[in-house]
Amino acid sequence: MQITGTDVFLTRPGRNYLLVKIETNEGIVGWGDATLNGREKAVEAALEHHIFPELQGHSATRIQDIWQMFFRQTYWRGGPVLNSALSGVDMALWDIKGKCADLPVYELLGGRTREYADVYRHCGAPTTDEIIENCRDALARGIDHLRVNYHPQTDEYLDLQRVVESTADVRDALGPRPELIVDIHGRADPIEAARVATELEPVRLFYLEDPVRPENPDAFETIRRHAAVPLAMGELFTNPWEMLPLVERELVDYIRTDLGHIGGITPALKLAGIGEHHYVRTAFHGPPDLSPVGFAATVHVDLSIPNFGIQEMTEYERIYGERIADVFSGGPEFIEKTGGVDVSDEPGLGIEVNEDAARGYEYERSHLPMPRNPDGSVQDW
Ligand code: CS2
Ligand code: MG
Repeated sequence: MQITGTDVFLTRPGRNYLLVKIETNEGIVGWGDATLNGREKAVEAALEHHIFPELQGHSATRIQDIWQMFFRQTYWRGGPVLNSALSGVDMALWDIKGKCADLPVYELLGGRTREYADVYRHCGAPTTDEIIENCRDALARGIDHLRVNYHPQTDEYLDLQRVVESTADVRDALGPRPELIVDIHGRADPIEAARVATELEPVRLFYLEDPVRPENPDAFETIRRHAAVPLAMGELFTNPWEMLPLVERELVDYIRTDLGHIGGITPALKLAGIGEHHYVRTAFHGPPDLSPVGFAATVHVDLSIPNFGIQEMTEYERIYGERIADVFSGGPEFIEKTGGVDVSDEPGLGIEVNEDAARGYEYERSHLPMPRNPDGSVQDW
């Protein structure tokens, strides 16, 4: 089965998504997600000018080979632009393989290890009272893993002391049962992160996410030396090898890479396998800027691996309304009584894209917040 057609759709049904479409000479079509938040045009150009022309005529069933070709053989490796582009291609090829076999992708990955994938919901807000209220809503819907970020307005400086106090207040209000997650988005220095983690020990977090910036894995040793708090890291890694030192040195407890940035399903499975040997579980990234196609790919992996930990869930239609349903049909569903997501048994990724609707929602340039410290210097968001 040969790749005969490739296309890219930059659409904005509420926010920007970059979707990859691959067609074959047997009429089977696959979809993938190559969205890179705020840098969508760069990935679109990489696909159109470099990757698509080189993909034409290749066998659509040779996913591993195509992955190696675009990761290694083009010489330049990783990076957010090239690896997001590769993610879109990889997911589309798994979608095609599933449709060709008439099986959902999770069956091709070894079959189910669970009936659903437990999710956590964002309950963060600018005040602790609002966070508690959001948590109570989520609990009423069966979700017992809650991200309780205290955050002021999005581009303000994050007060880490307030984060600690707010999280302790949330735990007091909700009692010992719900699992709580805090993401500080790389805004602490190593020793600050160690202090935050130590002060959060009595709260018994499910995990502390992105305590420090992604460049230097040694920083995690400082945190580990001080606190018995589970750590999650990886959403900023774009080359799967970046995750290795953290897993192999057992410096983190959750692999949080994004299937839309590390190269798709193929490297996610390998990373999960490495994690399994170190008793490290997965918590794959599932933010609003991963498209519903990327989310579907992620849930297929969650359902098939033994060391799945938790899945971040975006409820696209609740945030962006009917525009989402205009463009995407199928895809994972949240099941209230379980507090988890599941996919249908449709072949492939089980999600389809309405091309006319996608074309109707035009791209608008946007980017992530760019906060500054009180003295005017650059701060991570
Ligand atoms: C966040 C993301 O979901 C998360 O954990 O860290 O929302 C992140 O800020 C965005 O995906 C950036 O594009
Ligand atoms: Mg995060």
